[in-house]
Amino acid sequence: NGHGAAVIWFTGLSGAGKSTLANALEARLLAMGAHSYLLDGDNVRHGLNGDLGFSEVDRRENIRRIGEVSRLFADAGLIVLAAFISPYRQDREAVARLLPPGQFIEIHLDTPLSTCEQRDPKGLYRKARAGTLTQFTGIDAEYQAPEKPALRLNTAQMTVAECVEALIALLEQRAVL
Ligand code: GGZ
Repeated sequence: NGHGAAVIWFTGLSGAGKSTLANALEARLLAMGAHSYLLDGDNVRHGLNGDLGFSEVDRRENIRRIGEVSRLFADAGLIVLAAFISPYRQDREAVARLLPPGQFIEIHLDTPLSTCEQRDPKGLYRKARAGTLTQFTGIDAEYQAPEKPALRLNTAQMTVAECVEALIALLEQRAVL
């Protein structure tokens, strides 16, 4: 349908805006007639990856499986929007290697931890600070920021609409749209 396959990979802390932005981009792509599919915790962590938790081993397996699913959808010609913390650089790089050159487009949601913590939509940061939730990314589990993402977006400084425009421009530049 007049567009190329790609995997738009959103990485960043909980509360950084990955799902919000991926959903907004999905709506915009739909309006343009581009075929996309959004993968996020809501449709993956309950089903396919319902057996996985948040240890390092489980997160790595989470991302590995999501990478394989993304590869299948991209192979079907879709624009995949994947929104996961995906804290380990090595795992994101492994996903990129599964795909044809240029199809993996890494977007770093580079919103400061302080902003994510203020948003705290599910109260998880509060629980992590209180010690009732452990291995929480940014608090007592690490996040490895991408060194050379295709785009870095700070949702503390940009609106969702501005971020979507930046993403559309990037996809046009990369000949996805
Ligand atoms: C981080 C956690 C944790 C821990 C539950 N650490 O903001 P949310 O709630 O809706 O999104 C977060 C989601 C992270 O799942 P991912 O599959 O994206 O993580 S990873 O890529 O690291 O495998 C958060 C919730 O799950 N959550 N416990 N300990 N986020």
